[in-house]
Amino acid sequence: MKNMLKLAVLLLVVGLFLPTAVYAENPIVQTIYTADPAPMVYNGVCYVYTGHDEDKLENDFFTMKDWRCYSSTDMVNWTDLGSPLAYTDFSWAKGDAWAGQCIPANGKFYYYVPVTQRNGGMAIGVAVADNPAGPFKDALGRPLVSTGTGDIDPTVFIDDDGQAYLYWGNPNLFYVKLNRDMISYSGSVVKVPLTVESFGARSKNDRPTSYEEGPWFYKRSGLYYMVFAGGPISEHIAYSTSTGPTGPWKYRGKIMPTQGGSFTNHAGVVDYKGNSYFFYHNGALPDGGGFHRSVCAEQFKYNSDGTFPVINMTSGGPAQIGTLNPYVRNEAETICWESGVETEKCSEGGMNAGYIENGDWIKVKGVDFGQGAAAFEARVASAADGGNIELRLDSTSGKLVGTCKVTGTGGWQTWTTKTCSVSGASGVHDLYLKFTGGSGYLFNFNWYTFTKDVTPTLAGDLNGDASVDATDFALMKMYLLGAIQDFPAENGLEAGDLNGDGIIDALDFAVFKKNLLSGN
Ligand code: FUB
Repeated sequence: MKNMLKLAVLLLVVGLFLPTAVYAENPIVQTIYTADPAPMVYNGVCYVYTGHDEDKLENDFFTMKDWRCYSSTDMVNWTDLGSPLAYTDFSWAKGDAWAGQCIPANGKFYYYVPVTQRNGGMAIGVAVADNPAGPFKDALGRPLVSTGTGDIDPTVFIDDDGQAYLYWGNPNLFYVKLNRDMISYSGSVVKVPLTVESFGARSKNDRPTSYEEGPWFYKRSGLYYMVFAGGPISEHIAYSTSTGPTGPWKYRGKIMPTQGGSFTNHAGVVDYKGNSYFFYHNGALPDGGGFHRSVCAEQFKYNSDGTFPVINMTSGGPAQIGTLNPYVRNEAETICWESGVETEKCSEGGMNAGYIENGDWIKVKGVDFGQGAAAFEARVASAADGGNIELRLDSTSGKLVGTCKVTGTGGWQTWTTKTCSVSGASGVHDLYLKFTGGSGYLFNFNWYTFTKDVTPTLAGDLNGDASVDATDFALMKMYLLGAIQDFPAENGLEAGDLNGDGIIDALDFAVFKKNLLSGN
């Protein structure tokens, strides 16, 4: 995947013959192939659960062994939360980790997924976790539903009255009413009548309507939506609406035309921070296609009557919500775009960026350095000789504001913290973490943080009250006598270094006394 992604970067940068380099932000994940997005908003965070198309195909068909999870709070920088669930977590399954959906309920998270059973045929299981990123465990030890006819692509929604519904299926559309425990259901499986009025006419006679698979069920402003993948193949995305959770459904038209080089498409729709987002997949990464898909996102606005506009696939994706704060811990696997980098499970928890080679890089979009950064701290590990993290602004060859040297630590998961000074980084920029060094893998990268550049505004103003007076003089005296180790103001220590020689001593006291007496 690494070299193909380097190629992706090249193609996306120069492909449009733009005068300046404009990097794409769709697909939202470039480290692996992802498919079948299922967004979920929880606690102010937008999560997206995805399938995972393996690089190496088996039998030239969907080769999917686990599911993945990503999160974002700005819709452009996505944090890799790893693999919360695999088909091997279901003892009764033998493969095919196809399209699923996760939902919070009862203080837990329920993940509904289709897999192929050991005794043949696909069925839907349910896994449960205490956290959105898992780990999830099979809740039943057996399938939740198994009709024997195309039990794939579950979608789940809990209505305002607390009743949860699970819809699924290809070529049929089925539903059950889930019980409050979310792992059992009441009544029997209902087959939704597939009529042209409900799901649209099909241009081929192989099925009764345009409904193919991949339903996405939700309610918005009192209207129930069934977004689905429409056929014939190659798929488009269409939708139907209803005034009730179980229909009757009225076909409302196409949302996303057939585009993007994958014969399937699969949508997930969510509102987040006052905007609406449409997730889907295509074959946009190098070597991409029907079995090597990638999840993308588009921001859109519903029409005033609640209908969808037409949404086309773009390489630009949604606008960033706000900016990224560099003065807190940021994960190296929080990525807008990257070249050559992969992610893996980290011994310190979560994931880390790894398999880093000379010239690889990570772009983090819209980083607000404010008044300026003074230092950079990085958590790194290397079983080799290390390398450098170059901190560049706005492009891979942009202004170099710092270089953090990484040395060998004796192991790829033997972590240490390295620091370097930073200068010239202020305001909002795209941050490029560019990795340089010798040959082979250089180091792994877990997290980083910047420190603010705090410049004293008024030399001698030790308590930060914007005047240099007798109180500051008393503080200086106490400091020199060892009675206090710091000054109340955030910039006190630097403000106390009046002669600028890097230490606070009797010389500063003398300058201070002279300034105070002369009124300077
Ligand atoms: O990813 C495998 C299958 O392809 C999904 O279950 C369908 O929705 C289609 O995207």
